Amino acid sequence: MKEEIQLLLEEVKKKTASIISKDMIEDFRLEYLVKKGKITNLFTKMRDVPKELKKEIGKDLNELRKFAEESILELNDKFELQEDTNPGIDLSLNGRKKRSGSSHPISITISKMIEIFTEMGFEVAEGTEIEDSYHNFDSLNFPPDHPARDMQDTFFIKDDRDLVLRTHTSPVQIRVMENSKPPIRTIMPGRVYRNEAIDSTHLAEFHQVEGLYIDKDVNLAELKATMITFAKKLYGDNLEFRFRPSFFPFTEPSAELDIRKPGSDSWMEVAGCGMVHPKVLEAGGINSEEYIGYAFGFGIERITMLKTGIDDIRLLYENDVRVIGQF
Ligand code: FA5
Repeated sequence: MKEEIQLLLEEVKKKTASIISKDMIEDFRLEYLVKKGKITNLFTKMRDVPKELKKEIGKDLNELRKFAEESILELNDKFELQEDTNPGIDLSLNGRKKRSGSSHPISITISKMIEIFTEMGFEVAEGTEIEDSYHNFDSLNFPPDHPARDMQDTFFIKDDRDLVLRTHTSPVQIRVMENSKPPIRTIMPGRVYRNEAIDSTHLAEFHQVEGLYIDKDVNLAELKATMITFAKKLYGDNLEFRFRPSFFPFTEPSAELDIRKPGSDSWMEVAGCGMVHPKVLEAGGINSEEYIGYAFGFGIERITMLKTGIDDIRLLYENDVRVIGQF
């Protein structure tokens, strides 16, 4: 047996030295190391070895197997390296000029908003861009024929009128309520879609960051303070704010937040907000007698316009590097 092991080791050494391709490594493995392979066969013969020799022979056999296995690893490395340095590539040529890239202004705003709101104690959640109309409308207290649905006309998924491209991030409020227990402090960034006439402040595909705060003792003043604190952290103190009364079926009372940059004569509407309607809390499985909440939804493109001074929303998506390269 000792001799047999020695002979096989010689054979294995010769074989491994002659391997010149990855296929040959696999052939080698199949010949020696699989269940019926030559090395494995010797292991089955161990049961016939006299007891007093078992230790010594076992050691030789293990060394043989180890040698074969390590040879495979080394050969694999060798051929992978060769593939990487394919002779078709001239390694002496100069490298490509270093590319310098940066995040898109919308991505920068989303990251910044997440940073500010998480500092303020909010968690982050995401929903899905294809929503069912229950979460996008019904659960948010949009009655089936209410004109508020028309204001958020959207793209229905063909042949299935129950699925829509979400018109706002508010359906994620319901999903968060369904999946967690109050107190809830969550922001929900994401892309939304509307069948919208496009102009300098409107797109048919844009982004929002939703916010939801639910606890036993929450009030409108806190909602306003949260939104203004956020805006000041983003833009600095030098800003004017205006909360305008508004209507959303899912908040009561409701408002819109406008911001004006000093020196500018026009206000920019940046968010809708309000105290969460009791029906919405109930739809999310939360007892509206016990809990109260506020919610807001910022338009990220508008926030970015104010931050960058870009005065036409469409410029954000033309991907002209002369524009976006400035940020
Ligand atoms: C909503 O979408 C509500 N879901 C916001 C909300 C959330 C209210 C929670 C109450 C509680 P509205 O349609 O006003 O509301 O949109 C909110 C913000 O999204 C707007 O202030 C604006 O900044 C941005 N926005 C709306 N429509 C467009 C559009 N077509 N293009 C770009 N930004 C838009």
